[in-house]
Amino acid sequence: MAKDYDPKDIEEKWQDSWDKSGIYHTPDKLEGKENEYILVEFAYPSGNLHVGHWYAFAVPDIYVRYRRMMGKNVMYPMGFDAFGLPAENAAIKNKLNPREWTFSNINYMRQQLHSMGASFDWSREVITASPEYYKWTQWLFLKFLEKGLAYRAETPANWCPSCKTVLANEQVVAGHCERCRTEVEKKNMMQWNIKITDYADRLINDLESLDWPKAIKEAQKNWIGKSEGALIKFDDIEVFTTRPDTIYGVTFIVVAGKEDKFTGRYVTNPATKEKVPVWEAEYVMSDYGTGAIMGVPADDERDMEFAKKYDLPIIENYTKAGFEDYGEKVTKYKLRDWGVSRQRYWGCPIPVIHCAKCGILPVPASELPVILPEIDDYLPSDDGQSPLAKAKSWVNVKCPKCGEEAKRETDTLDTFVDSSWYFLRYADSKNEQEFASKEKQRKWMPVNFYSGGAEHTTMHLLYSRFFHKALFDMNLVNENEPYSKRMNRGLIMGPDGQKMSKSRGNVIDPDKEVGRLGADTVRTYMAFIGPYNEVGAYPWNPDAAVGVRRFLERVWKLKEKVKEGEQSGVILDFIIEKVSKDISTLKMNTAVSALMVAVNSFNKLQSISKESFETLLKLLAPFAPHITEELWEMLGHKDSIHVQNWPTYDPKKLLNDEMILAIQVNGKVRGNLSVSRRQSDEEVKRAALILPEVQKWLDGKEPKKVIVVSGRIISIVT
Ligand code: ANZ
Ligand code: ZN
Repeated sequence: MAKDYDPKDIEEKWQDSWDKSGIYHTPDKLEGKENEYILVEFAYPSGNLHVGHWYAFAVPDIYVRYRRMMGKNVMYPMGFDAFGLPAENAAIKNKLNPREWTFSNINYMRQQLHSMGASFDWSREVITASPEYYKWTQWLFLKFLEKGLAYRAETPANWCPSCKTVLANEQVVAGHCERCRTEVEKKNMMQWNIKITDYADRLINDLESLDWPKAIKEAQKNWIGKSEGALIKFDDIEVFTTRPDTIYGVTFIVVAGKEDKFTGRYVTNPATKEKVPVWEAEYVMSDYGTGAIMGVPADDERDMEFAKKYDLPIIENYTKAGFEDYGEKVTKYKLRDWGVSRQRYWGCPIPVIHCAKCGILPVPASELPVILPEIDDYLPSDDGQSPLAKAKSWVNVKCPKCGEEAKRETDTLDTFVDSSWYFLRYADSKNEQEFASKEKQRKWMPVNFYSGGAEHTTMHLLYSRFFHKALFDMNLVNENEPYSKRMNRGLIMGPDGQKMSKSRGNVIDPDKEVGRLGADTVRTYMAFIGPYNEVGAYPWNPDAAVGVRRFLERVWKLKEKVKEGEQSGVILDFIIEKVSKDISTLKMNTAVSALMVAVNSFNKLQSISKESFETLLKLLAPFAPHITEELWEMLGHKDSIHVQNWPTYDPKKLLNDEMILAIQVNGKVRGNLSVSRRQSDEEVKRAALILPEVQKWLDGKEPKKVIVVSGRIISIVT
């Protein structure tokens, strides 16, 4: 009697074995194979992997493994976005050193990532907080400075009084700090800015060439917010309008203000020569357009609301003017320059020196990196000074030009600068002479496929596109755009369908799930939970996860049925085609369903051929890399299943084979299922019952009745 399936016996064993043999190490060139770069957003070292990390890294690993078996030389790197406020806040709270905190978290998380059985190439790891990395962040910053793309200016900054630091516009959510939710104040401060606005048009126009979801492109366009309009002067008040043709309908002027009030002034409408009152109001933003508008209540909703509220005149019918009759054509953008100064310790030091005589000077390239010094007191001061200002022996230096007493810049860089180029470093992570050689870049860039979170649509994705374009103009990279294809993944929710949170007690701990069910089950269940490239929210269903474990147990048992040379009655061509198509379009869920159907069909047979079983294992290998490797070895193979070629199918056998069945639960259509015409009603029913959409309606109960109606509909009654 063969041993029962126990992931504990095999998963660690294979993880260590893969490490030793180095099968996931990706050379820059592999004879006869095309390079492919599959990227996932690197991890923030918060100290513990949660289900979200698993979902972010383990599901793309399925795609990566599939592409490898399809004959590509795939780079799938991992690293850590290791600077930033949480490290520092945790350090302040628990009296720890942010560096030690961060690096011990990284060590722990590496182990956890290991338990995923993912095929990361760790030899390319990057850690943004290591001097080998931030040396190049500093070097790149100085390039921006040299080109006039980085500048220092007194700018109204978003100041979080709780984090005691400046935030970028993108980090302010409805007037509150994205991190700590404190209300953000406006404060005029000397800030380092990067001129992303110079690239606004290209950032919009070049979206067209990208294979990105429409929703992400739209979000970026809206964020950049390009408007063609006109500037019109009402005496000394200049307004920005996108509808200069409505000038005859103007009944008031509004300038940005803190409360709604009449200023007592009147100005002249250049079209009618009539006087209109000037108001102040909150609905006009001070930092958009000219900070002043012409009020056209008949055509603008907010102006109408305002006119009604304060009893201002409304002109319903008026003559339309020509676009440039009374003003000058202009283009305005919502996008602002990117404020990159942070008055915090745990970040990349901005490598410049302030000299009273010579001004702002770059630290000479030969002196990079400017090492972040060790300090004792990480608390920022209330006056907005970085804690680094207290490190006197570090701050005080000689001016590189005149040799007089000078001071280092004490602000550090926004971590979004660190993450704007990490994908380039993966291509050449050990290079000590360059941030990444052009030769190595040519091997890997642009990224073929980039998977990440929807929260990065207007921050990281916009910043890094801009960064790359600027580097392209400096002839430091070969491509105009960094990522050919992008997708945003969905979210895993708690079993109650709510966002996982400690206070709700609905948090799923992946380590525990791996302990209970094994990594292969957790990976396969995550694939099964829903299509990966749709921004859905999928509840974690512990019973469905157990269902996936049973499925793997059935695969394990199938081995006993394998007979050399015996022919199976199950035709796998359809399954091969289905699984291939589904993985390549990231519909991992239906790929798993198809595999479940195949296993059920095999189960009913007395014996199966070794060849069919091997095909099944190869199809399952990307999802469940450990169990398939173990079974593969049991079949007598010496080399890994993960270096085998993906099974091929005979397209002739597929003709008209697929059909789509609608699934009804208690009379309502709840989903559909694509099946082979060759499948029996029993197989079709079983496949329907394990779909997550159906499981949701069954709620753990056995259905009262399941019928396949005239080969078109599966009807389930609960
Ligand atoms: C007159 C008018 C008539 C307008 C009409 C619109 C419709 P976007 O597309 O977002 O650029 N506006 C201009 N500056 C503003 C500010 N600082 N705060 C709030 N609103 C401002 O919108 C431009 C329009 O928004 C401008 O055109 C102006 O109102 C308003 F039937 O001028 B319009
Ligand atoms: Zn000087």
